[in-house]
Amino acid sequence: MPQLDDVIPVPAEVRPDRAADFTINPGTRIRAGSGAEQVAEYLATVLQPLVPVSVTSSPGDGGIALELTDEISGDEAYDIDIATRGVVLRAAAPAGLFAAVQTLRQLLPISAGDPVTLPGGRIADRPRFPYRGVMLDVARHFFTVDEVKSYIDAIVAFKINYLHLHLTDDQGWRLEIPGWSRLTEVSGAAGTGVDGAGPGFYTRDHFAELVDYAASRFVTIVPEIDMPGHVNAAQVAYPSLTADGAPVPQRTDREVGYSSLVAGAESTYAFVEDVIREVAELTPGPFLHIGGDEAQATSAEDYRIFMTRVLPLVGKYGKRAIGWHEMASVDLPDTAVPQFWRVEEADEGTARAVSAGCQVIISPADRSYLDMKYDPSTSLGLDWAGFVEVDRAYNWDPADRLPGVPEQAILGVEAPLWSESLRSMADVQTMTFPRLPAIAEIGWSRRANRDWESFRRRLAAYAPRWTAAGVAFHPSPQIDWP
Ligand code: TNX
Repeated sequence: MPQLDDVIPVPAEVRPDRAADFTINPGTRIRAGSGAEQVAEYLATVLQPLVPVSVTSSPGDGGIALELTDEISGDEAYDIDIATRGVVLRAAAPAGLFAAVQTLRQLLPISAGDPVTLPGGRIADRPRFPYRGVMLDVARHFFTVDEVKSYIDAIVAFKINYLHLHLTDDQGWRLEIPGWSRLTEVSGAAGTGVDGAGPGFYTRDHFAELVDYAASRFVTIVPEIDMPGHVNAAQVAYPSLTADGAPVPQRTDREVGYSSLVAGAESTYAFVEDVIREVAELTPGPFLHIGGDEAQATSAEDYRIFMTRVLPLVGKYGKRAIGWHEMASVDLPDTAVPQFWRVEEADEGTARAVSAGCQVIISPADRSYLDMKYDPSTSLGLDWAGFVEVDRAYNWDPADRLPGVPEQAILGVEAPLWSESLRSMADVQTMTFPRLPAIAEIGWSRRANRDWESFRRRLAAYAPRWTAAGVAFHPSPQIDWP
Protein backbone atom coordinates (compact mmCIF):
# COMPACT_ATOMS: atom_id res chain seq x y z
CA MET A 1 0.00 0.00 0.00
CA PRO A 2 1.37 3.46 -0.90
CA GLN A 3 2.55 5.64 1.99
CA LEU A 4 1.92 9.33 2.58
CA ASP A 5 5.59 10.12 1.90
CA ASP A 6 5.69 8.40 -1.50
CA VAL A 7 4.47 11.48 -3.42
CA ILE A 8 6.30 13.05 -6.41
CA PRO A 9 6.94 16.03 -6.37
CA VAL A 10 7.67 15.82 -2.64
CA PRO A 11 5.08 17.99 -0.81
CA ALA A 12 6.02 20.91 1.46
CA GLU A 13 4.76 19.19 4.63
CA VAL A 14 3.80 15.56 5.21
CA ARG A 15 2.60 14.19 8.57
CA PRO A 16 1.66 10.51 8.40
CA ASP A 17 -0.78 9.13 10.97
CA ARG A 18 -0.78 5.37 10.58
CA ALA A 19 -3.85 5.01 12.81
CA ALA A 20 -6.00 7.19 10.52
CA ASP A 21 -6.28 5.27 7.22
CA PHE A 22 -9.46 5.81 5.23
CA THR A 23 -11.07 3.19 3.01
CA ILE A 24 -13.11 4.21 -0.03
CA ASN A 25 -16.10 1.91 -0.53
CA PRO A 26 -18.58 1.61 -3.39
CA GLY A 27 -21.02 3.93 -1.61
CA THR A 28 -18.46 6.59 -0.61
CA ARG A 29 -19.59 10.09 -1.55
CA ILE A 30 -17.43 12.78 -3.07
CA ARG A 31 -18.76 16.01 -1.57
CA ALA A 32 -18.19 18.94 -3.90
CA GLY A 33 -18.30 22.32 -2.22
CA SER A 34 -19.33 25.32 -4.26
CA GLY A 35 -16.91 25.81 -7.17
CA ALA A 36 -15.34 22.37 -6.67
CA GLU A 37 -17.76 20.43 -8.90
CA GLN A 38 -15.49 20.07 -11.93
CA VAL A 39 -12.54 18.69 -9.96
CA ALA A 40 -14.91 16.43 -7.98
CA GLU A 41 -16.18 14.91 -11.25
CA TYR A 42 -12.59 14.41 -12.39
CA LEU A 43 -11.79 12.62 -9.12
CA ALA A 44 -14.82 10.37 -9.59
CA THR A 45 -13.59 9.48 -13.09
CA VAL A 46 -10.13 8.69 -11.74
CA LEU A 47 -11.60 6.47 -9.00
CA GLN A 48 -14.05 4.71 -11.30
CA PRO A 49 -11.77 1.78 -12.31
CA LEU A 50 -10.93 1.11 -8.63
CA VAL A 51 -14.24 1.77 -6.92
CA PRO A 52 -17.43 3.42 -8.17
CA VAL A 53 -18.28 6.56 -6.22
CA SER A 54 -20.78 9.32 -6.77
CA VAL A 55 -20.52 13.08 -6.51
CA THR A 56 -22.93 15.06 -4.38
CA SER A 57 -23.20 18.74 -3.63
CA SER A 58 -25.01 18.20 -0.35
CA PRO A 59 -22.88 18.86 2.71
CA GLY A 60 -22.47 16.11 5.29
CA ASP A 61 -19.92 14.04 7.14
CA GLY A 62 -17.59 11.39 5.81
CA GLY A 63 -16.65 10.65 2.27
CA ILE A 64 -14.17 12.77 0.36
CA ALA A 65 -14.89 16.50 0.61
CA LEU A 66 -13.46 19.09 -1.81
CA GLU A 67 -13.69 22.64 -0.50
CA LEU A 68 -12.61 26.05 -1.65
CA THR A 69 -11.42 28.24 1.20
CA ASP A 70 -9.74 31.60 1.66
CA GLU A 71 -7.71 30.17 4.52
CA ILE A 72 -5.17 28.92 1.99
CA SER A 73 -3.23 31.37 -0.13
CA GLY A 74 -2.00 30.74 -3.67
CA ASP A 75 -4.11 29.22 -6.46
CA GLU A 76 -2.18 25.95 -6.60
CA ALA A 77 -1.62 25.44 -2.86
CA TYR A 78 -3.73 22.81 -1.10
CA ASP A 79 -3.99 20.66 1.95
CA ILE A 80 -5.26 17.13 2.41
CA ASP A 81 -6.48 15.59 5.65
CA ILE A 82 -6.97 11.83 5.59
CA ALA A 83 -8.69 10.47 8.71
CA THR A 84 -10.69 7.35 9.49
CA ARG A 85 -13.99 9.24 9.30
CA GLY A 86 -13.27 10.93 5.96
CA VAL A 87 -10.96 12.86 3.68
CA VAL A 88 -10.90 16.64 3.17
CA LEU A 89 -9.15 18.41 0.28
CA ARG A 90 -8.93 22.19 0.61
CA ALA A 91 -7.57 24.89 -1.67
CA ALA A 92 -8.11 28.54 -2.56
CA ALA A 93 -8.91 27.73 -6.20
CA PRO A 94 -9.87 24.75 -8.38
CA ALA A 95 -6.24 24.51 -9.58
CA GLY A 96 -5.20 23.74 -6.00
CA LEU A 97 -7.92 21.09 -5.64
CA PHE A 98 -6.70 19.55 -8.90
CA ALA A 99 -3.15 19.45 -7.49
CA ALA A 100 -4.55 17.81 -4.35
CA VAL A 101 -6.29 15.18 -6.47
CA GLN A 102 -3.00 14.42 -8.26
CA THR A 103 -1.43 13.83 -4.85
CA LEU A 104 -4.36 11.65 -3.81
CA ARG A 105 -4.00 9.55 -6.98
CA GLN A 106 -0.46 8.59 -5.96
CA LEU A 107 -1.83 7.35 -2.63
CA LEU A 108 -4.36 5.02 -4.23
CA PRO A 109 -3.69 1.35 -4.90
CA ILE A 110 -2.43 0.69 -8.41
CA SER A 111 -4.87 -2.00 -9.44
CA ALA A 112 -8.48 -2.87 -8.83
CA GLY A 113 -9.06 -5.70 -6.41
CA ASP A 114 -7.05 -4.36 -3.49
CA PRO A 115 -9.06 -2.50 -0.84
CA VAL A 116 -9.02 1.18 -1.77
CA THR A 117 -7.36 2.45 1.38
CA LEU A 118 -5.67 5.84 1.66
CA PRO A 119 -2.84 6.25 4.21
CA GLY A 120 -3.85 8.49 7.12
CA GLY A 121 -2.32 11.86 7.91
CA ARG A 122 -2.00 15.40 6.62
CA ILE A 123 -0.28 17.03 3.67
CA ALA A 124 0.11 20.80 3.23
CA ASP A 125 1.61 21.75 -0.09
CA ARG A 126 2.35 24.64 -2.44
CA PRO A 127 4.59 25.16 -5.48
CA ARG A 128 8.02 26.77 -5.42
CA PHE A 129 7.70 28.24 -8.97
CA PRO A 130 4.51 29.21 -10.80
CA TYR A 131 5.71 27.86 -14.18
CA ARG A 132 6.48 24.15 -14.51
CA GLY A 133 6.53 23.27 -18.16
CA VAL A 134 7.17 20.64 -20.78
CA MET A 135 7.79 21.37 -24.45
CA LEU A 136 6.76 19.00 -27.22
CA ASP A 137 8.21 19.51 -30.71
CA VAL A 138 5.34 18.75 -33.11
CA ALA A 139 7.21 20.36 -36.03
CA ARG A 140 9.97 17.78 -36.60
CA HIS A 141 7.48 14.97 -36.00
CA PHE A 142 3.78 15.61 -35.72
CA PHE A 143 1.64 14.26 -32.89
CA THR A 144 -2.14 14.13 -33.20
CA VAL A 145 -4.68 15.84 -30.94
CA ASP A 146 -5.41 12.51 -29.23
CA GLU A 147 -1.71 11.83 -28.71
CA VAL A 148 -1.16 15.26 -27.17
CA LYS A 149 -4.19 14.74 -24.92
CA SER A 150 -2.74 11.46 -23.67
CA TYR A 151 0.57 13.25 -23.05
CA ILE A 152 -1.24 15.91 -21.00
CA ASP A 153 -2.81 13.18 -18.89
CA ALA A 154 0.61 11.65 -18.21
CA ILE A 155 2.34 14.93 -17.26
CA VAL A 156 -0.32 16.40 -14.96
CA ALA A 157 0.38 13.56 -12.52
CA PHE A 158 3.54 15.51 -11.60
CA LYS A 159 1.83 18.91 -11.35
CA ILE A 160 3.15 20.19 -14.68
CA ASN A 161 1.00 23.22 -15.53
CA TYR A 162 2.33 24.52 -18.89
CA LEU A 163 2.59 22.66 -22.20
CA HIS A 164 4.74 24.51 -24.74
CA LEU A 165 4.05 23.35 -28.30
CA HIS A 166 6.86 23.96 -30.81
CA LEU A 167 4.51 24.36 -33.79
CA THR A 168 6.81 25.48 -36.61
CA ASP A 169 10.34 24.77 -37.79
CA ASP A 170 12.40 24.27 -40.95
CA GLN A 171 10.72 20.94 -41.69
CA GLY A 172 7.03 21.59 -41.00
CA TRP A 173 4.34 24.15 -40.12
CA ARG A 174 1.68 22.57 -37.89
CA LEU A 175 -0.97 25.23 -37.22
CA GLU A 176 -3.52 26.46 -39.74
CA ILE A 177 -3.35 30.25 -40.25
CA PRO A 178 -6.30 31.90 -42.09
CA GLY A 179 -5.19 33.76 -45.20
CA TRP A 180 -1.96 31.74 -45.34
CA SER A 181 -3.40 28.34 -46.20
CA ARG A 182 -0.29 27.07 -48.01
CA LEU A 183 1.60 27.02 -44.69
CA THR A 184 -0.23 23.89 -43.68
CA GLU A 185 -1.35 22.66 -47.15
CA VAL A 186 2.27 22.49 -48.26
CA SER A 187 4.30 22.32 -45.05
CA GLY A 188 1.88 20.17 -43.07
CA ALA A 189 1.60 17.64 -45.90
CA ALA A 190 2.99 14.11 -46.13
CA GLY A 191 6.76 13.98 -46.07
CA THR A 192 7.32 17.09 -43.90
CA GLY A 193 8.54 15.23 -40.81
CA VAL A 194 12.25 14.61 -40.31
CA ASP A 195 13.43 12.05 -42.87
CA GLY A 196 10.13 12.26 -44.71
CA ALA A 197 7.67 11.23 -41.98
CA GLY A 198 4.31 12.94 -41.66
CA PRO A 199 1.81 14.43 -42.53
CA GLY A 200 0.05 16.54 -39.93
CA PHE A 201 -1.14 19.89 -38.72
CA TYR A 202 -3.78 21.30 -36.36
CA THR A 203 -6.78 23.12 -37.76
CA ARG A 204 -8.09 26.01 -35.68
CA ASP A 205 -10.72 23.64 -34.27
CA HIS A 206 -8.10 21.04 -33.38
CA PHE A 207 -6.04 23.64 -31.61
CA ALA A 208 -9.07 24.95 -29.70
CA GLU A 209 -9.86 21.37 -28.69
CA LEU A 210 -6.33 20.97 -27.32
CA VAL A 211 -6.48 24.27 -25.45
CA ASP A 212 -9.81 23.26 -23.87
CA TYR A 213 -8.62 19.79 -22.93
CA ALA A 214 -5.47 21.22 -21.38
CA ALA A 215 -7.55 23.77 -19.45
CA SER A 216 -9.74 20.97 -18.07
CA ARG A 217 -6.49 19.59 -16.57
CA PHE A 218 -5.31 23.05 -15.41
CA VAL A 219 -2.61 23.10 -18.08
CA THR A 220 -1.97 26.26 -20.10
CA ILE A 221 -0.82 25.88 -23.70
CA VAL A 222 2.15 28.03 -24.78
CA PRO A 223 2.23 28.12 -28.59
CA GLU A 224 5.59 28.71 -30.27
CA ILE A 225 6.11 30.18 -33.71
CA ASP A 226 9.89 30.05 -34.23
CA MET A 227 11.39 33.10 -35.97
CA PRO A 228 13.37 34.76 -37.55
CA GLY A 229 15.29 31.46 -38.06
CA HIS A 230 13.84 27.93 -38.35
CA VAL A 231 11.46 29.16 -41.09
CA ASN A 232 12.28 27.03 -44.12
CA ALA A 233 8.83 25.40 -44.05
CA ALA A 234 7.17 28.85 -44.22
CA GLN A 235 9.45 29.87 -47.10
CA VAL A 236 8.75 26.67 -49.04
CA ALA A 237 5.04 27.50 -48.77
CA TYR A 238 5.56 31.22 -49.55
CA PRO A 239 8.76 31.96 -51.53
CA SER A 240 7.85 35.67 -51.21
CA LEU A 241 9.20 35.38 -47.63
CA THR A 242 12.75 34.78 -48.90
CA ALA A 243 15.36 37.47 -49.64
CA ASP A 244 15.10 37.13 -53.44
CA GLY A 245 11.58 35.71 -53.69
CA ALA A 246 12.93 32.55 -55.34
CA PRO A 247 11.58 29.11 -54.33
CA VAL A 248 13.63 27.17 -51.78
CA PRO A 249 13.79 23.39 -51.56
CA GLN A 250 11.84 21.55 -48.90
CA ARG A 251 14.14 20.16 -46.20
CA THR A 252 13.57 17.39 -43.71
CA ASP A 253 17.14 16.83 -42.53
CA ARG A 254 18.28 17.75 -39.00
CA GLU A 255 20.42 20.80 -39.84
CA VAL A 256 19.66 24.08 -38.04
CA GLY A 257 20.61 27.73 -38.56
CA TYR A 258 20.23 28.05 -42.36
CA SER A 259 16.91 29.90 -42.86
CA SER A 260 15.83 33.44 -41.97
CA LEU A 261 12.96 35.82 -42.47
CA VAL A 262 14.01 39.12 -44.09
CA ALA A 263 14.34 41.79 -41.38
CA GLY A 264 14.35 44.67 -43.88
CA ALA A 265 11.15 43.71 -45.76
CA GLU A 266 7.74 45.12 -44.77
CA SER A 267 6.11 41.96 -46.15
CA THR A 268 7.84 40.02 -43.35
CA TYR A 269 5.98 42.00 -40.70
CA ALA A 270 2.63 41.72 -42.49
CA PHE A 271 3.09 37.94 -42.34
CA VAL A 272 4.33 37.90 -38.77
CA GLU A 273 1.50 40.14 -37.56
CA ASP A 274 -1.14 37.93 -39.20
CA VAL A 275 0.38 34.89 -37.51
CA ILE A 276 0.73 36.51 -34.09
CA ARG A 277 -2.81 37.93 -34.18
CA GLU A 278 -4.24 34.53 -35.06
CA VAL A 279 -2.17 32.56 -32.53
CA ALA A 280 -2.96 35.10 -29.80
CA GLU A 281 -6.67 34.81 -30.61
CA LEU A 282 -6.55 31.01 -30.32
CA THR A 283 -4.62 31.13 -27.04
CA PRO A 284 -6.32 32.07 -23.76
CA GLY A 285 -3.04 31.74 -21.83
CA PRO A 286 -0.80 34.75 -21.15
CA PHE A 287 2.26 33.64 -23.18
CA LEU A 288 3.19 33.48 -26.84
CA HIS A 289 6.62 32.00 -27.65
CA ILE A 290 8.42 33.58 -30.59
CA GLY A 291 11.44 31.26 -30.74
CA GLY A 292 14.43 33.39 -31.70
CA ASP A 293 16.99 30.56 -31.35
CA GLU A 294 19.87 29.60 -33.60
CA ALA A 295 19.38 32.51 -36.02
CA GLN A 296 22.80 31.94 -37.60
CA ALA A 297 21.42 32.98 -40.99
CA THR A 298 20.33 36.39 -39.61
CA SER A 299 22.99 39.08 -38.96
CA ALA A 300 23.15 40.48 -35.43
CA GLU A 301 21.85 43.83 -36.69
CA ASP A 302 18.96 42.19 -38.62
CA TYR A 303 18.13 40.11 -35.54
CA ARG A 304 17.89 43.31 -33.50
CA ILE A 305 15.73 45.02 -36.14
CA PHE A 306 13.46 41.97 -36.35
CA MET A 307 12.98 41.50 -32.60
CA THR A 308 12.47 45.23 -32.06
CA ARG A 309 9.56 45.10 -34.52
CA VAL A 310 8.09 41.78 -33.38
CA LEU A 311 8.21 42.04 -29.56
CA PRO A 312 5.69 44.94 -29.51
CA LEU A 313 3.37 42.93 -31.79
CA VAL A 314 3.10 40.25 -29.14
CA GLY A 315 2.12 42.94 -26.61
CA LYS A 316 -0.30 44.50 -29.08
CA TYR A 317 -2.30 41.25 -29.11
CA GLY A 318 -2.29 41.00 -25.34
CA LYS A 319 0.42 38.40 -24.74
CA ARG A 320 3.77 38.20 -22.98
CA ALA A 321 6.58 37.07 -25.27
CA ILE A 322 8.70 34.09 -24.31
CA GLY A 323 11.78 33.52 -26.49
CA TRP A 324 14.85 31.29 -26.38
CA HIS A 325 17.48 33.29 -24.51
CA GLU A 326 19.25 34.54 -27.68
CA MET A 327 16.29 36.97 -27.68
CA ALA A 328 17.91 38.70 -24.68
CA SER A 329 20.67 40.05 -26.92
CA VAL A 330 18.22 42.89 -27.63
CA ASP A 331 16.62 45.25 -25.07
CA LEU A 332 13.50 43.49 -23.84
CA PRO A 333 10.29 44.87 -22.34
CA ASP A 334 10.05 43.70 -18.71
CA THR A 335 7.08 41.50 -19.62
CA ALA A 336 9.24 39.36 -21.92
CA VAL A 337 10.63 36.04 -20.68
CA PRO A 338 13.94 34.68 -21.96
CA GLN A 339 14.16 30.89 -21.77
CA PHE A 340 17.74 29.80 -21.05
CA TRP A 341 18.45 26.58 -22.93
CA ARG A 342 22.18 26.13 -23.35
CA VAL A 343 25.00 24.52 -21.39
CA GLU A 344 27.33 27.49 -20.77
CA GLU A 345 27.83 28.56 -17.16
CA ALA A 346 26.64 32.11 -17.71
CA ASP A 347 24.64 34.19 -20.14
CA GLU A 348 25.17 37.91 -20.27
CA GLY A 349 21.96 38.74 -22.14
CA THR A 350 19.78 36.78 -19.71
CA ALA A 351 21.44 38.47 -16.71
CA ARG A 352 20.92 41.87 -18.35
CA ALA A 353 17.25 41.07 -18.97
CA VAL A 354 16.87 40.24 -15.27
CA SER A 355 18.40 43.62 -14.32
CA ALA A 356 15.79 45.19 -16.60
CA GLY A 357 13.03 43.42 -14.63
CA CYS A 358 12.38 40.32 -16.78
CA GLN A 359 11.56 36.88 -15.43
CA VAL A 360 13.37 33.83 -16.81
CA ILE A 361 12.50 30.20 -17.60
CA ILE A 362 15.36 27.78 -16.89
CA SER A 363 15.88 24.84 -19.31
CA PRO A 364 19.56 23.90 -19.40
CA ALA A 365 20.09 21.31 -22.15
CA ASP A 366 22.53 19.25 -20.06
CA ARG A 367 19.94 18.89 -17.26
CA SER A 368 16.41 19.38 -18.51
CA TYR A 369 16.44 18.38 -22.21
CA LEU A 370 14.29 15.29 -22.54
CA ASP A 371 15.71 14.59 -26.02
CA MET A 372 19.23 13.96 -24.72
CA LYS A 373 20.18 10.29 -24.58
CA TYR A 374 20.26 8.76 -21.10
CA ASP A 375 23.56 7.00 -21.83
CA PRO A 376 25.54 5.84 -24.89
CA SER A 377 23.24 2.85 -25.34
CA THR A 378 20.02 4.91 -25.67
CA SER A 379 18.81 4.40 -29.24
CA LEU A 380 16.54 7.48 -29.33
CA GLY A 381 17.58 11.09 -28.88
CA LEU A 382 20.67 13.25 -29.40
CA ASP A 383 23.85 13.79 -27.39
CA TRP A 384 25.13 17.28 -28.24
CA ALA A 385 24.63 18.38 -24.61
CA GLY A 386 25.96 15.11 -23.21
CA PHE A 387 24.10 12.20 -21.63
CA VAL A 388 21.37 13.01 -19.13
CA GLU A 389 20.69 10.13 -16.73
CA VAL A 390 18.06 10.54 -14.02
CA ASP A 391 20.56 11.79 -11.41
CA ARG A 392 21.80 14.53 -13.78
CA ALA A 393 18.22 15.63 -14.39
CA TYR A 394 17.62 15.73 -10.61
CA ASN A 395 20.79 16.97 -8.91
CA TRP A 396 20.90 20.66 -9.80
CA ASP A 397 19.01 23.79 -8.87
CA PRO A 398 17.65 26.58 -11.10
CA ALA A 399 18.57 29.28 -8.56
CA ASP A 400 22.25 28.24 -8.77
CA ARG A 401 22.37 27.92 -12.51
CA LEU A 402 23.06 31.42 -13.89
CA PRO A 403 24.97 34.34 -12.41
CA GLY A 404 22.64 37.33 -12.18
CA VAL A 405 19.51 35.14 -12.19
CA PRO A 406 18.43 34.66 -8.56
CA GLU A 407 15.42 32.75 -7.25
CA GLN A 408 13.10 35.80 -7.39
CA ALA A 409 13.78 36.29 -11.11
CA ILE A 410 12.85 32.72 -12.00
CA LEU A 411 9.37 32.16 -13.39
CA GLY A 412 10.02 28.45 -13.47
CA VAL A 413 11.57 25.46 -15.19
CA GLU A 414 10.76 23.67 -18.42
CA ALA A 415 11.83 20.35 -19.90
CA PRO A 416 11.92 20.56 -23.72
CA LEU A 417 11.44 17.46 -25.86
CA TRP A 418 12.70 17.89 -29.44
CA SER A 419 11.45 15.24 -31.80
CA GLU A 420 14.01 14.80 -34.58
CA SER A 421 14.48 11.15 -33.56
CA LEU A 422 11.04 10.42 -32.10
CA ARG A 423 8.30 8.89 -34.20
CA SER A 424 5.73 7.49 -31.79
CA MET A 425 4.15 8.26 -28.45
CA ALA A 426 6.09 5.32 -27.00
CA ASP A 427 9.28 7.14 -28.08
CA VAL A 428 8.01 10.38 -26.49
CA GLN A 429 7.13 8.58 -23.25
CA THR A 430 10.47 6.73 -23.08
CA MET A 431 12.39 10.01 -23.23
CA THR A 432 10.00 11.82 -20.87
CA PHE A 433 9.82 9.28 -18.09
CA PRO A 434 11.39 9.06 -15.59
CA ARG A 435 13.23 12.38 -16.15
CA LEU A 436 10.19 14.64 -16.19
CA PRO A 437 9.31 13.78 -12.56
CA ALA A 438 12.85 14.97 -11.64
CA ILE A 439 12.32 18.33 -13.34
CA ALA A 440 8.78 18.57 -11.94
CA GLU A 441 10.10 18.08 -8.41
CA ILE A 442 12.72 20.80 -8.97
CA GLY A 443 9.95 23.14 -10.12
CA TRP A 444 7.38 22.34 -7.44
CA SER A 445 9.11 21.20 -4.26
CA ARG A 446 10.97 23.13 -1.59
CA ARG A 447 14.66 22.96 -2.14
CA ALA A 448 15.26 21.78 1.45
CA ASN A 449 12.88 18.83 0.93
CA ARG A 450 14.62 17.47 -2.14
CA ASP A 451 16.85 14.44 -1.74
CA TRP A 452 18.17 12.03 -4.38
CA GLU A 453 17.88 8.88 -2.26
CA SER A 454 14.30 9.73 -1.37
CA PHE A 455 13.51 10.55 -5.00
CA ARG A 456 14.96 7.22 -6.20
CA ARG A 457 12.76 5.35 -3.76
CA ARG A 458 9.60 7.29 -4.69
CA LEU A 459 10.30 6.89 -8.41
CA ALA A 460 10.67 3.12 -8.04
CA ALA A 461 7.34 3.00 -6.22
CA TYR A 462 5.68 5.05 -8.95
CA ALA A 463 6.80 2.91 -11.92
CA PRO A 464 4.02 0.28 -11.73
CA ARG A 465 1.54 3.12 -12.38
CA TRP A 466 3.13 3.78 -15.78
CA THR A 467 3.06 0.07 -16.52
CA ALA A 468 -0.62 -0.15 -15.54
CA ALA A 469 -1.44 2.88 -17.70
CA GLY A 470 0.52 1.57 -20.71
CA VAL A 471 3.01 4.45 -20.53
CA ALA A 472 6.56 3.55 -21.63
CA PHE A 473 9.55 4.62 -19.52
CA HIS A 474 13.31 4.18 -19.53
CA PRO A 475 14.26 1.52 -16.94
CA SER A 476 17.25 3.50 -15.70
CA PRO A 477 19.87 1.34 -13.94
CA GLN A 478 20.11 4.10 -11.30
CA ILE A 479 16.71 3.13 -9.87
CA ASP A 480 15.86 -0.07 -7.98
CA TRP A 481 12.67 -0.86 -9.88
CA PRO A 482 10.30 -3.26 -8.17
C1 TNX B 1 18.68 23.01 -30.45
S1 TNX B 1 17.20 24.05 -28.18
C2 TNX B 1 17.50 23.59 -30.91
C3 TNX B 1 16.54 22.77 -31.66
C4 TNX B 1 16.97 21.34 -31.76
C5 TNX B 1 17.60 20.92 -30.45
C6 TNX B 1 17.95 19.49 -30.37
C7 TNX B 1 16.85 25.10 -29.25
C8 TNX B 1 16.29 26.36 -28.79
N1 TNX B 1 17.09 24.83 -30.55
O1 TNX B 1 16.35 23.33 -32.94
O2 TNX B 1 15.86 20.57 -32.05
O3 TNX B 1 18.77 21.68 -30.26
O4 TNX B 1 18.35 19.14 -29.08
